[in-house]
Amino acid sequence: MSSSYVEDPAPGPGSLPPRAAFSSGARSVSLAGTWRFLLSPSPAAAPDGIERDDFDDRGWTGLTVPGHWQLQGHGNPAYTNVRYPFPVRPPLVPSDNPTGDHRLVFALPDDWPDEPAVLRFDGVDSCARVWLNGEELGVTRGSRLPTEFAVGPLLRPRGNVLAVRVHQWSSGSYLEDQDMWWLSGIFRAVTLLSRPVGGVEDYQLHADYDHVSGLGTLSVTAAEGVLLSVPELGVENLPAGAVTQLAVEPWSAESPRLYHGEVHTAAERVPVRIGFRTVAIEDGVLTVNGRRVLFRGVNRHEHHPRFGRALPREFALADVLLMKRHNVNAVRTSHYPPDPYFLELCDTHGLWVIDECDLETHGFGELDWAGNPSDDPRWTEAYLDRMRRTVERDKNHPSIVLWSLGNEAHTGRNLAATAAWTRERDPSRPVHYEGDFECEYVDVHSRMYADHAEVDRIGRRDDPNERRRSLPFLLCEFAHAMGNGPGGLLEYRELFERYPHVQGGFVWEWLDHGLARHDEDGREYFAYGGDFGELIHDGNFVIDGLVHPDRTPSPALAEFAKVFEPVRIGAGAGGVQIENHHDVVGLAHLVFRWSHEHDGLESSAGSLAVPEVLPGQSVDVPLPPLPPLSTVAGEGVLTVRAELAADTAWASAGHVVAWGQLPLTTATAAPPAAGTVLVRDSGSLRLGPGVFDADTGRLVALGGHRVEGPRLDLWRAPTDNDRGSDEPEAGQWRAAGLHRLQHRVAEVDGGGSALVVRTRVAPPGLGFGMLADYHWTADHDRLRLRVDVEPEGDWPCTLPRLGLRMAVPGALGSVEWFGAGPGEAYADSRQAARIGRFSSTVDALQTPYVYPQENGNRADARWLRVTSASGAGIRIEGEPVFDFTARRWTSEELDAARHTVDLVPGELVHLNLDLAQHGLGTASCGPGVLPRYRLHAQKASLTLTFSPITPEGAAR
Ligand code: IPT
Repeated sequence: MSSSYVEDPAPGPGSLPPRAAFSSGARSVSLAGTWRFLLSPSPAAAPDGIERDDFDDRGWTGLTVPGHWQLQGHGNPAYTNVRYPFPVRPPLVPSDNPTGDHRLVFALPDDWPDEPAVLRFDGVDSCARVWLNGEELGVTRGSRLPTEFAVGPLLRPRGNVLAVRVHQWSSGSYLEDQDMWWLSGIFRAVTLLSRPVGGVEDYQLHADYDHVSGLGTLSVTAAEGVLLSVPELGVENLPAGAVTQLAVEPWSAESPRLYHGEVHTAAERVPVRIGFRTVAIEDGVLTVNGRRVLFRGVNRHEHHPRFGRALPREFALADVLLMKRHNVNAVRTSHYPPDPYFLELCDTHGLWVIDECDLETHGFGELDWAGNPSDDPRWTEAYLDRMRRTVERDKNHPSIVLWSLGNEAHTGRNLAATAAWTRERDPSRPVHYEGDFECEYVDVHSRMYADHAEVDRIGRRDDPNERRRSLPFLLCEFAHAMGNGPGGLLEYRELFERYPHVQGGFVWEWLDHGLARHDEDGREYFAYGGDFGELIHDGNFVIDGLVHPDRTPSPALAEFAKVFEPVRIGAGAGGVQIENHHDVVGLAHLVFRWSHEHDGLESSAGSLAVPEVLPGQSVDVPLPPLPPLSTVAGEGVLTVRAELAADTAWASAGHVVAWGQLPLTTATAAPPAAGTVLVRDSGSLRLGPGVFDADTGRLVALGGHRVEGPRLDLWRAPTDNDRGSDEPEAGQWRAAGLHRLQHRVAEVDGGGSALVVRTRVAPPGLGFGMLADYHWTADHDRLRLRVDVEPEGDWPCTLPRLGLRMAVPGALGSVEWFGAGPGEAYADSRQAARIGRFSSTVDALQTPYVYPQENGNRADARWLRVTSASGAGIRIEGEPVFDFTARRWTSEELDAARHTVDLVPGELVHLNLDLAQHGLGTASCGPGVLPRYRLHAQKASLTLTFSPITPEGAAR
């Protein structure tokens, strides 16, 4: 049988015109379940006659539909970012084209009506030929788009044979070069829908809102005879085409008011949910209901570590709840329309959505865009077809405020034609497409990964292009969340707040696309590109989300939540300043609670009366009653939290939406340890509770604990951003030998009450270095160390870190600190850390980045205790503060690891006690570390006091 349809660039033949996705009272049957399945290496090798009733599929295996065959033991997933994994000769694809034959025999329910019916596929990757009961229905293309076939007359009460031949590669693959796993199959729902004669074929709701009059304008476009009823609004049987005006509450992401109604005929009733809102561009600013909106957004792919893009509904809900709980207010559905259920959730819970068409031809960039389908008339119909299916399917969602033509497909006449069609079909939503750099056919100016300086320029409207200058601006992608990072979010927010037409952005991206696997010992880890033997792949570039593959939030999500909190709490004139950064709502839904802490322990708490504050406004409220500050010892902090006053659909009452801290009193520094005299005995030196090696001057024991004493350390296991493509800082660090520094002891001077160790720390083969002098003094139970460092020679690069590394026995597995926490914090990503007292374990301090790298830094510790189960251990105090990491492997082991399971706990706990670390930046894709967060070789000193903790003295 010919398979020429596979390479035809035209839309798949045989399907019905696209229409709105809805479910109604009409009967339907889900065809999800176990189907029969056979994978053949090519169309030519696939068996003939699979459509026939009598075809014998007993030799086939079972396959769960919806699902990808590569994730069910047939073939392998493969990951490429930009490059096509096949020769680029559009529309031709490899003849070795894995072909999955699917068969299902099904019966109709007994009460199945004798009416027309359609068979609906919500997503088949990438191309399928479909037969029912021996009759060919047609061909699907457009993997993330719906296809419907008319099947009424073909149906039998039982013994219906549905045969679907799915090809991994097709002409459509050229238009589906998104940065994600290549995964094939029938991965979204397959449904048989009865379509009653005289029913609702399709409808388009129009629900505008006039923010001046407070009136909504409601109508429905549909076939004659279709009516709309919204009992809550007193709307009954409004005929299609008729318009009514009513006083309504508007819909917004912050207040997602939906009115329930029905679109109906005598034969069918379709439940609908209506949200009134009007999107407009006024004076170059994008508004909804007359208000400027700020997108605090994320790019969301659909992914699950076991199911790939066959995402079960509970994970779509999990995504939305997590987003809402972390102050995400917008989603770009990168880079295809999501499963329709996700959009229902956005309507319900309130998220602004950019709905993006299933289109990307990025791989042509490797060929300087030669042959790019975007400008080739052979592909015009395919482009239009994809956009039609997007807009028609999703047009009734109030959450969608922009249509996006696709991603990274360069520019060309087909995109311009698609934009024109879209604008005409739905004038109520502006058109977005980043790749139209000149903004010739889009309504908003969009960029990806523009650095802060460029966003600032755009903010100042410093742009020679007049058209671009006049448009609202957004970052459809920014703050690449790969591995540890992004750094620099706060500075983006500042720009978003400075310029009205700079309307926020969408972090790249929501979720790491790791795939779950197990090592020989049965330990789970997440795989990335290259782990499945792909010849062409892009490694861990697919692991770049705010949440890990299992949807546990990464520290970056906490940072996002803090940076983009809709309420800002800080010090104000004589009290607490509360700023309302919501776009739409006041603060009535929040309660404010304060807590007064001394050295991290709460001493009093209460709630703060805050009057209503309109969006964009702020108020100063007096401090709560606190004890006279002179009477309290230690460091005093006032923490104020804004919490949900009542349960919402997405979080319970008490959920913290925003918080702020006001420092009240500072602690007086502890007196330095000094006074004891150095004692020499065979080969070692004793000073207070410390024992030192006499030759090297290195601390070897503290109290009863054997230690590998602190030494200068400049290295960190490079992050993905350190390894980034534009500014490969890690490459410079390695070239400078910072990962293999040698410590030369020049002098161990143990005269009197101090031990002074002079060293020079430098890389092999190179001339520059760092002088590091260690000054040790002690009293009976505390050892104080001051390290002075001074660079020598010409340092060619920044430093990953500047601090000390030591090791303590592995039994010291518990940690407690007073400082910033509870999560990790780095110089340019530390808004989420508050000052407090925190306890954890060494194991729990690790952030399990899928690709191991520097992680887990805790900032601004005033003191740190590492203790064993018995309570014995070591206390370290800063003067005034230090950063630390604690882990059961070295930085070198962390650097060498490629997956989490490569990290094997050793005998020791390795502590880094730092003065500073280099920032994180986003150089894995985008700008590097901002100048103020870069760490340079410099003269510096760090002072720490070490003391043993005995279980009895554990209270200290
Ligand atoms: C940009 C892509 O749009 C996105 O899909 C993803 O690949 C991201 O990069 C990096 O993770 S395109 C890039 C050339 C900036």
